Amino acid sequence: MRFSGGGGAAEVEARLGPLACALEARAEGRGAAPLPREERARILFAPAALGAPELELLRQAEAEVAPTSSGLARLTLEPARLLELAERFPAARCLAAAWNAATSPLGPARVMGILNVTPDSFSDGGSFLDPEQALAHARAMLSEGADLVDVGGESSRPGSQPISAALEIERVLPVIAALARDGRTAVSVDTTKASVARAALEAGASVVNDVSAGRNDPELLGLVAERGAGLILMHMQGNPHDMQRAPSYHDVVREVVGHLRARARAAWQAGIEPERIALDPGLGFGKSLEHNLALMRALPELRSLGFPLCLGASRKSFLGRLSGEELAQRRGSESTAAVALGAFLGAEIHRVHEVRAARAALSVARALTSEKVS
Ligand code: PMM
Repeated sequence: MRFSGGGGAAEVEARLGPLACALEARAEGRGAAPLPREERARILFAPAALGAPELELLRQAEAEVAPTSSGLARLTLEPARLLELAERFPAARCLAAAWNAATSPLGPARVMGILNVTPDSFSDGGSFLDPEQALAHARAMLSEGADLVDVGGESSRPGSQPISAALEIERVLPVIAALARDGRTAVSVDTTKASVARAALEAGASVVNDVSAGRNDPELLGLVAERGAGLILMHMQGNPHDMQRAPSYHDVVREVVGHLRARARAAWQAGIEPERIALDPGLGFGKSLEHNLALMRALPELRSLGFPLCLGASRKSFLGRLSGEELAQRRGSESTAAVALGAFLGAEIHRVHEVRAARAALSVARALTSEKVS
């Protein structure tokens, strides 16, 4: 679906905000897990917010509209028809937005377990190069409550060198395909290359986590749009090879907010539905300790861009700088503190090595913010 004229999330909200409130639209049956996209969309809404011409357009699209005991109406129709209607009138855009949000693999408060199938990632490099070991680790993270497993085949540690797409595919594909065969596991692929993303999506991944925010490969955004996948757009200054040499900003928060807004707009203009986009400030990617802390403090400001925020503080060296722990694998407590505080400040997708601890931290953050975390 494309919103005519493009724009940013704030513009969508400005245009749809009061209407969205009046419609009270939400997908029926939405729980912690995303709803399957293939099924007919079932959306509850306040019928008084729709006029006769709009109801007529829904009927022409072979939608069923039926009353429910709660006073809301239930709209049932083919998702493709709903997306067509969204092009035609604002209320249908609100209804489509509710459905997109409910089927998005980037729903609220998700724990994303990290699986680096690389020899050289900074904290788990070399541990999961063997597909059997990688798979066992992914399944362990799922049994601890991971909502998503983020599979990466190319290290982005400071100083790392790029590898070929063929090698990256060779590393990630067996694991993604085996997880897809397991059933309803949501998998994201951590890549900046469209060819790797394509292979991963064909093998069953549903999210692309791009640390270059679509800048490394001009085909990536279009591919994600075409496949209806979720997309994480991350901020990085420089590239992994040189990013930590001398990170420098005039105003780190303004620059990161501006960059992420521009990348979200590019994704949207490529045809990716806003509900399928998440943003990430990219902790440790061309950032000093002070930059990372400033960005964590500014999470509420980043959240105001209107997209879910993903945060990847897990085991990173800035946490070690704070606590004095030099060994990445022993930065579990620091990482858990970052999850709790990140959630408190508005992050919804937590990219972590230790899933059980992250879930526990989120249950505390949930109690304090009374936001739904499952
Ligand atoms: N960090 C790493 C790799 N991919 N993706 C997102 N969205 N956010 C991050 O912070 C991020 C990432 C590097 O960490 P790793 O070596 O532990 O995977």
